[in-house]
Amino acid sequence: MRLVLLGAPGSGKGTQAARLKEHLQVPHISTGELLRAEVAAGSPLGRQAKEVMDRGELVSDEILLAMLEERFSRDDTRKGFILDGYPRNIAQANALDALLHRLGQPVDLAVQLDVDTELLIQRLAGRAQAEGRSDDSPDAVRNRLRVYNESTAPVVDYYRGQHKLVCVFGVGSVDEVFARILAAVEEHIE
Ligand code: B4P
Repeated sequence: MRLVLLGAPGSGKGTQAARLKEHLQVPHISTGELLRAEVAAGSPLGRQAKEVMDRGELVSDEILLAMLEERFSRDDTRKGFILDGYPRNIAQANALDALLHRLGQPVDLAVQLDVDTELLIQRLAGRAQAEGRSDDSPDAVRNRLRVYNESTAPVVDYYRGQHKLVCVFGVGSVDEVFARILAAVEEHIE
């Protein structure tokens, strides 16, 4: 199963991807996590990315694609994957299609988690308190939501156009949302 998880910041992509990874026994590839690992390692790329992430902007498409190509060069993605946080704009969606086409592993399904803006802001404020992630500050969150609406929302239509989109209501407990995702995925496979 090759899944892409779409949704605004705070919609639960990372949370649900961790669950799906256990259930489907395929790797979870989070571009946010890959970037945060570079930041934590203090690499030149990480230093460059941190500034952009803290402002709530998107890191450059070139950096992201290089990172993704490196990740997909590993054997474990052959049995499938859950991609979380990528693509975030149409250029990234095209780049992903080209990469996966070369690998002979096209996306099976894109799952969009639908959560209203007020709740997104509440969740991210909660995480800011609990984890202190520097891009969860109110200014960065405002910017991330703007970037999502301007650049990432069109990616939903991109997958709809390919007849690969399912929309899942992302409000409720983590277990409830997970059950909805599984039902949607199973319905699509049949
Ligand atoms: P990400 O790490 O992808 O951050 P995110 O959009 O906030 O999603 P995340 O997975 O962390 O949050 P989730 O919804 O699970 O990206 C961070 C930054 O990296 C971006 O802003 C950008 O700068 C850069 N970046 C990443 N990918 C990029 C790309 N492709 N191109 C360019 N730049 C890129 O969870 C949020 C909170 O909600 C959590 O606290 C969670 O506990 C809570 N929650 C989840 N589900 C819940 C539920 N059902 N009920 C209550 N709370 C819930």
